[in-house]
Amino acid sequence: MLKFFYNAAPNPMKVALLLEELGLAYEAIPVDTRKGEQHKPEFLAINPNAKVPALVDGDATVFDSNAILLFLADREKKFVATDAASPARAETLAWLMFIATGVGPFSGQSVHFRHVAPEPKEYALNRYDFEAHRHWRVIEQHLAGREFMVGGQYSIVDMAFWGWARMVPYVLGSGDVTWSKYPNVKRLLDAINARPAAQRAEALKSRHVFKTELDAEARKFLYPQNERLK
Ligand SMILES: N[C@@H](CCC(=O)N[C@@H](CS)C(=O)NCC(=O)O)C(=O)O
Repeated sequence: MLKFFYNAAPNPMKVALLLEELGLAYEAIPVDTRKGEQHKPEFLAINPNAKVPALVDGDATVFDSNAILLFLADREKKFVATDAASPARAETLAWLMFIATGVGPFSGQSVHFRHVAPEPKEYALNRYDFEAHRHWRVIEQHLAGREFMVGGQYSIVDMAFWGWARMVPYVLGSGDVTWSKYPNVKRLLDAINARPAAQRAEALKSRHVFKTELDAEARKFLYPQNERLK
């Protein structure tokens, strides 16, 4: 059976959505990053980058959320254009990489500097807030007049989008005001949220207890760079 190493953060949730959409049997294995489980040798053997998600499929091990989406969709030939030379495959790769290397990292840093970093942080917050908005505007403009991200149908690119789109008010920090700037992002988010698979993916985390406190121990595991400042 597939082994899915996860927590409830945006990148693992994309994969939870695809697993649920595909209806595959999988074992969800919690990795409590606030307790430092991502740094344990047994998990590093699966993902040397010490992050979730990761997937083990027999002898195949895959880490990085969008790589897992592509691996599973190709394996099942569902929710992806499989013809390597097709325009839809080209667009799929472009938007998956854009989300993996732009939307995700800049949204993540926007969260960090908005909600976690100590003062003074004006310069860093301004940079990441600006870049997070810029990336979401690219998605917003792309979705104008399009129902889905790629190829006119629901695909893994929409699932990669969904992981982070759920978090937009937290990422950009202005709640409903944010949504008025991103109506097409909200439209696609609502459409995916209405899918039973999305509701099952959201419910997954209730099967396990994850540490919620961001105490000194959790900060040490999540932000090890701060040890150098001591
Ligand atoms: N590029 C990776 C990023 C994974 C990532 O940053 N995962 C976060 C949760 S969304 C994590 O494991 N954080 C724990 C840590 O940084 O120690 C992916 O897309 O899977």
